[in-house]
Amino acid sequence: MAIVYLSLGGNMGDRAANLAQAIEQIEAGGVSITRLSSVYETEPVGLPDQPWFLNLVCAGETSLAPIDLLDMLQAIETEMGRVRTVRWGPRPIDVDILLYGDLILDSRRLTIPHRLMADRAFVLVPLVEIAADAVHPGLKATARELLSRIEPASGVEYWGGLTQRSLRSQR
Ligand code: A4P
Ligand code: MG
Repeated sequence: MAIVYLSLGGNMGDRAANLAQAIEQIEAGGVSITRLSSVYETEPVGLPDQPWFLNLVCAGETSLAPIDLLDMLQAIETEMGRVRTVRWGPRPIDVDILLYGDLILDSRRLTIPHRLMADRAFVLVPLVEIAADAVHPGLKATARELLSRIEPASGVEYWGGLTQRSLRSQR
């Protein structure tokens, strides 16, 4: 079993329902979710002229190998209507693997830890909420330390929680 941290985000359609549906499908796909952060409304990074995102981070346990985890997550993205057009562009749901235990991997399809996680408040704020002491094995720094190194987290606003009800309604 590996402990994994995943980042979820989306800025099209019913953003909260899409997060809830993705969480349900990630569990069904073989990740037992142990912690779920609050939801944050976040200013788009990379490509500014698009709607604000809802983002969250979850922790889970899985016996899936990293590439099998990626395949499972990408199948969920596709099933939920993700069409890859512009890089960093609008999408109903995007799921990224942040950390996979203390694994460091750089292959054609997969870079772990996620290569931009240390720069992004929309990742680090929810990650610190659920796992401030999680360690980035490459940078040898905790999530809390990484967050303290970036600009004050403007453009990341507390939005609320995914309620049990919004999760169950997806079943
Ligand atoms: N890939 C490599 N490593 C990973 C990993 N650790 N997890 C590869 C997931 N995928 C990984 O991603 C492109 C390729 O990255 C995948 O095919 C996979 O093999 P993608 O999801 O197809 O394309 P993308 O998401 O448009 O590009 P990219 O570079 O992954 O963008 P990001 O980093 O996902 O950023 N602003 C806010 N506020 N909130 C957001 O959630 N998200 C993005 C997308 C931009 N701006 C945002 C947000
Ligand atoms: Mg992505």
